[in-house]
Amino acid sequence: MALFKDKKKGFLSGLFSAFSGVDEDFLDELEERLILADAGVETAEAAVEALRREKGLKGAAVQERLTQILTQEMEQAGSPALQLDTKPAVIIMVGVNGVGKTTTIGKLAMLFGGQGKKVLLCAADTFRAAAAEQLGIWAQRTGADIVRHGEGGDPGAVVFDACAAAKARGADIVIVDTAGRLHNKQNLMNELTKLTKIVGRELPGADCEILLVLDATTGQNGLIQAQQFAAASGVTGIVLTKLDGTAKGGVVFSIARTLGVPVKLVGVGEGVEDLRPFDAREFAEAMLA
Ligand SMILES: Nc1nc2c(ncn2[C@@H]2O[C@H](COP(=O)(O)OP(=O)(O)O)[C@@H](O)[C@H]2O)c(=O)[nH]1
Ligand SMILES: [Mg+2]
Repeated sequence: MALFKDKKKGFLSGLFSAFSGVDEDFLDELEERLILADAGVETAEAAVEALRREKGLKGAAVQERLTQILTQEMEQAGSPALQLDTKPAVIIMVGVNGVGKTTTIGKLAMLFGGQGKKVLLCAADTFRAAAAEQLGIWAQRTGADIVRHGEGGDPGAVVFDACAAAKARGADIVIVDTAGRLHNKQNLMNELTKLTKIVGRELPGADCEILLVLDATTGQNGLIQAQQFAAASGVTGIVLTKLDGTAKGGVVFSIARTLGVPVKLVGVGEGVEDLRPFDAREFAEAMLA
């Protein structure tokens, strides 16, 4: 599993070789490492409490039990599977500037294109001309179609056109890029309500994932901001980017607990292949490896 790149070890690696089994020293070390890795105090305490009940566990059994506990922590927010069963299905990507929305769209276009799906990109970030250009480059690289308007245009109008184009051209997946200026809850909700209404009207019954993109390197700070709108705005999943740039992957736990929305995808680099479906069990194993 290449979640922790460049042979970087998981933040709990080596924990087991230093201790012979579950005792108070082990639990202290575990709690500290989880907190240092941005897992949050609540998760750290919950994991330690669950293990404290199993004193006497030794060796491989400790690792297996801890893997289970951490997996459950991550799974509490729901299934990580993308629900995109209709034709077309829609993904709307939201999040503040610089977190990796457009890059993730490029990676998804590559992934779905590789599965033989017809992908249509929608440049609803009309705030800067450069944003549509960046998306255009991804369309070229991945062979996806793109619908774009001029700078300063109405994002709703671009989404409307993309829906019409998706029907006319038989697209399988429409991926909508949005502006990163939606930094407050009200703006984001207004925009999302508007865009999802248009999708609902133009593509009735279509599956629609609203993915909130978070930068893992911002750790707990990014979370506080995300917490403001995740639950209220109908976000269906989290994309956690730049996991390769931090040794603090523990933020995944905080997301499950504080946002109550499942992590669905993780970004592990700038390259087009550097996107992974999120698998809690695999992630827990990588942390402990
Ligand atoms: N290391 C790393 N960089 C990433 C990842 N995802 C995006 N980036 C970089 O983050 C920067 C901002 O990305 P962009 O997609 O333009 O963000 P946007 O403003 O949300 O659309 C770019 O330099 C990307 O290459 C990732 O998973 N890992
Ligand atoms: Mg962008």
